[in-house]
Amino acid sequence: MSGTDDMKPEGTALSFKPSPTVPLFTDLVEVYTSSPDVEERYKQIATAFELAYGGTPDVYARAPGRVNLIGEHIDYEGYGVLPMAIRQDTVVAVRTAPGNDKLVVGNLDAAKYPTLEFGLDPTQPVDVANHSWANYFLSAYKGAFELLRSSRPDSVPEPVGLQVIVHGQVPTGSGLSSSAAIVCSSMLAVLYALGVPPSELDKAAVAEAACKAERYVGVTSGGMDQAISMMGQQGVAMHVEFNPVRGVCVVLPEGANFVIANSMAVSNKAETAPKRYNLRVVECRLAAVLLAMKLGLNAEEALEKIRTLRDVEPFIAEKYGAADGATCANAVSELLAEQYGIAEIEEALGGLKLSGLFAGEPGSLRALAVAEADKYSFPLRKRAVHVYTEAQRVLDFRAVCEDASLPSSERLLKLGSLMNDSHGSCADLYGCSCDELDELVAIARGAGALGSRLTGAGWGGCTVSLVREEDVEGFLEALGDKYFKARTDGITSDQLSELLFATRPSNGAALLKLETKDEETIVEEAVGAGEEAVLEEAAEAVEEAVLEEAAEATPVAEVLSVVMEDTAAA
Ligand code: NG1
Repeated sequence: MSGTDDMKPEGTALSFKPSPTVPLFTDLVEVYTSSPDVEERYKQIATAFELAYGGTPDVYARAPGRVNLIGEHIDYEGYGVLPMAIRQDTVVAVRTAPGNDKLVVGNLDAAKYPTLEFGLDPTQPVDVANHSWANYFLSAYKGAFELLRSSRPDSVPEPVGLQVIVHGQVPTGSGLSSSAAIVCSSMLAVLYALGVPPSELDKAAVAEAACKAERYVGVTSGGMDQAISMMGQQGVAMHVEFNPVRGVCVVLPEGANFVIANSMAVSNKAETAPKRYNLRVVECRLAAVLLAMKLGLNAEEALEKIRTLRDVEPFIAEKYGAADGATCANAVSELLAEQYGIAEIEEALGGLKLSGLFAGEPGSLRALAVAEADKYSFPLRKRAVHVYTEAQRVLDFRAVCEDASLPSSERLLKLGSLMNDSHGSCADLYGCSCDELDELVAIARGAGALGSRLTGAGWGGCTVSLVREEDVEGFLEALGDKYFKARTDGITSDQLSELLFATRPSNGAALLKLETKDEETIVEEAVGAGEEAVLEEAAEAVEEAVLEEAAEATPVAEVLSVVMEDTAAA
């Protein structure tokens, strides 16, 4: 198994790379092509900003959530994944407040997410024990400085006071990556506020920094979410690979529609990490080291060279002549036992304490401590088989999308079947499903999905189903009746559409500089500069105002004529 090396050369008709730096837009339609409520939403953010800080933000940064189509729990093992960005995003409005030595982090939904303040020191710790929503902002703030310290060590800007209003739309704890959306948008807002121009904001570099930053919140996260949130592109899914982070756009077959359904079982990743997410990360590392030792490395070599299951591939290839998913899975089944206790693993490692192996990784150490207290046995064989076979399914999924020799209908069937296999593996081998997700997947398949699976970390959250275009309406209805209405008394159609919706690949992160000039400023600028470009801008701004506020059309038109006359006179 490998990555893009084995795939079609990049730049073929079907696959392409996204642009490398973060775009700066001046108009909402450039980001949200079809979101009717978007203007109202930004107005609300601007109003909250004005009320809180008495002014307008310097910039808005936005980053979307994502749905992972295939490739679960393999990013932290170094394997590529295949997600797409969704429409729902987090917006961070920011302005610098020099002289005010604080980060003031407010939220449009202040009742649920109260305003918090932090000092400016970028090395301050994040209080993981007292988990708060604004910890995500603080993590991004720290990460922004780390990125600058490593990318331009000679010109790291001084910290400056920041005033911030956040608004997130990605449902939390649902596997759609609300956390990456807030970390990526916050990091972009901070970097812009510190004076880094968008042309220097490399999407992949920010994604990598955001991934590291999110670990301050306490999860040993993989990197997929931040990568797709930064690099996503409208209309296409993306094959995201790691070390270094890179993405190739993948065109989905005609007629592919994805429906997201929220099981309503909330899985809070940060809080459950020691028994779930971080424990899996530990298990994979242990499986990789033990497997490498079975393949001939001594304990010292294995501990030094092997961090992920992907690192073991060359040793599998050497012994078995190949390292595709099936070969790797067979090697695992032959070489690893079903279960291992902590003492047994420590003995195999020549007496090394596991706490020593994971020293410096607080998330892993917490997971180990809980495992020890629970006398947990690590089912390493199952975990490793999942990772290797899932990694292969990602490559197969992309290959099917790119196989122009097959009709779309056949490609859709193949994709659906890969998604079904993925869910089975997540549930049976990786143990990251739950009753609600399994039920939802079963209902989805019964309602005509070509494939259905959990998406994201699991243990709750959402499923994603592949549904033929012509079946979407009936599918939504069936899931609404059989899952949602059966569980929620009197759910309204608005509420339902938050939990169950068809989605399309959307744009990744962006900065927005939305100039809302008043009429007087427009006149002053145009007359003062006496320049054609300014005059044109003034005319455009006024034209917009005319369109937006038809009721005030007369005074605005008068202003325009004054601008014309004054400039002509100048
Ligand atoms: P969610 O829980 O959906 O944000 C998490 C990880 C990913 C990946 C998936 C499982 C974070 C921020 N994200 O996604 O990197 O490992 O689980 O595939 O931890």
